[in-house]
Amino acid sequence: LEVCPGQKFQIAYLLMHLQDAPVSTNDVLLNPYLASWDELIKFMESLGPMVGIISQEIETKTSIIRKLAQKEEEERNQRAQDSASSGAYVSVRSMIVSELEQGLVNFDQLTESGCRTLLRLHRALLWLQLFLHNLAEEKREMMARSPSELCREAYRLTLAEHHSWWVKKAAELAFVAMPDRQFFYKLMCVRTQAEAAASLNRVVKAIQKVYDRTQLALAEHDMLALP
Ligand code: 1Q0
Repeated sequence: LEVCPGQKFQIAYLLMHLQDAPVSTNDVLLNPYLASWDELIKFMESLGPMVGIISQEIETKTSIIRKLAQKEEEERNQRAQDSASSGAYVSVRSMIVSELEQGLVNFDQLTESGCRTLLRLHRALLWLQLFLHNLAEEKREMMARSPSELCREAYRLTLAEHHSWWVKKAAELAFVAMPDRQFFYKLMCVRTQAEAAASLNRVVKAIQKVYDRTQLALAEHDMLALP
């Protein structure tokens, strides 16, 4: 994918970060994972203040994980003897193992662990994947639907089941702010649905790989319902 001149959000960068995330056979690197979200924040920011709460929410979630990683690194540097050991927040699996060892994950009540925070981003990623998948669809019935409708449908089928009544209401307001198809074409520097589909499908595939690996890691540790 090529970089589009004059735009903050770059789908090429989003794809690059997503493709950088998978590591070894079953793990996901946290830095590129979070960098993907940084890129999505840029997209949200180009939509104006209506969706400000959403970009703020993503920002909050990514900073929680980054701060935990920073704290852990400082502590590790102080213990000179294992300064050579690699960080706990390098990957999804290293974070899970380390936070369990440290007793940071609470299965009964809300604590701001990296694991429960990652789970929130992870659930949102499923929404994004479904939305982009449907946006890529070239069949006439799908193309007749606006991005705003596709966004709402995808939300109701995925993320909404994890959200409170108030958050659902806020989400409904955000869908109204979703721009039309032409906006998305411009954003990706394409002119036709076929070109858009080609770009979007690459992103969807990249998300799929990251999502599936994260899902498996969380499921293996019984972490799909962390409060
Ligand atoms: C126009 C955009 C539509 C977005 C649809 C999703 C709506 C979600 C609405 C949410 C409001 C957020 C308020 C707080 C929610 C939290 O309660 C919740 C749970 O956390 P906690 O700590 O209370 O247990 N937080 C979350 O679920 C986190 C994730 C929230 C939203 C994620 C939205 C992701 C947006 C991505 C960018 C869209 C990109 C399109 C890319 C186009 C590429 C060509």
